[in-house]
Amino acid sequence: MRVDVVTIFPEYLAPLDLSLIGKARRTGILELAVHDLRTWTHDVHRTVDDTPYGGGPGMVMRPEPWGQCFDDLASPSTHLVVPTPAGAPFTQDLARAFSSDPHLLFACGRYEGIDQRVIDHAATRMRVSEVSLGDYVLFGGEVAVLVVMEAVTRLLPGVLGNADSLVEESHSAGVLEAPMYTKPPTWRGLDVPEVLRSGDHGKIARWRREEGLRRTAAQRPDLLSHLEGTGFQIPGVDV
Ligand code: 6GU
Repeated sequence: MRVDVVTIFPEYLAPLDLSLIGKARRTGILELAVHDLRTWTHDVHRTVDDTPYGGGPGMVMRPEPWGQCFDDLASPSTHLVVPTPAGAPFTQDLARAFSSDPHLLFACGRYEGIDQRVIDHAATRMRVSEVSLGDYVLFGGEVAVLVVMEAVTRLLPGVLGNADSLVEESHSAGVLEAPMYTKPPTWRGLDVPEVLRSGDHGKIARWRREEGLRRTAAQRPDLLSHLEGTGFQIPGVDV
């Protein structure tokens, strides 16, 4: 997969050299480049922003550098991803969809965002998704790119050693994972649940399913709303 990231703070993307994303780049599974938007400016001050039409606080990113940048980096098979708090929620389903795109192009906005004509014009020549990490406001899209790339890269074939670790995780089934334990069996007076040491794999699977549901009901009741009125029971939990 090919990925281009465009930002006015290329150093912010330095973590993409590390750990498993860095390894995916070195092995050629992921071909990733980070670009400075100011490469596509022509004035002496390398200006990327200006005051908003209609008034209001802050600055808006001017369209010209972005337009020339996309002319250079994009093709009709590009998927342009624009991180913005005004986007659709980024989910595991989106991560899965992105992971089969041949080319992702991330446009990191700063300030109050990018002139909307950049997105509207791009949408006439390529696929465009505006995505949000959640209901809070960041300074810019750079951290969102780190998040999205981590979620996407671990879905690329050959990145995770054990394919099983992909199937049973939090969110792929709409239910959170059960808590996990390792040695020692007793630590600071706290025991690992007996069932996990029983060797009864059927019983362990049932316990994990139930703990996952209990956790989901406690932390993310919204994920269980489809069970409302179905009579589905979680032992010890009122849905
Ligand atoms: Cl993707 N970008 C910015 N700037 N703020 C956000 C966000 C993205 N998601 C939540 N807040």
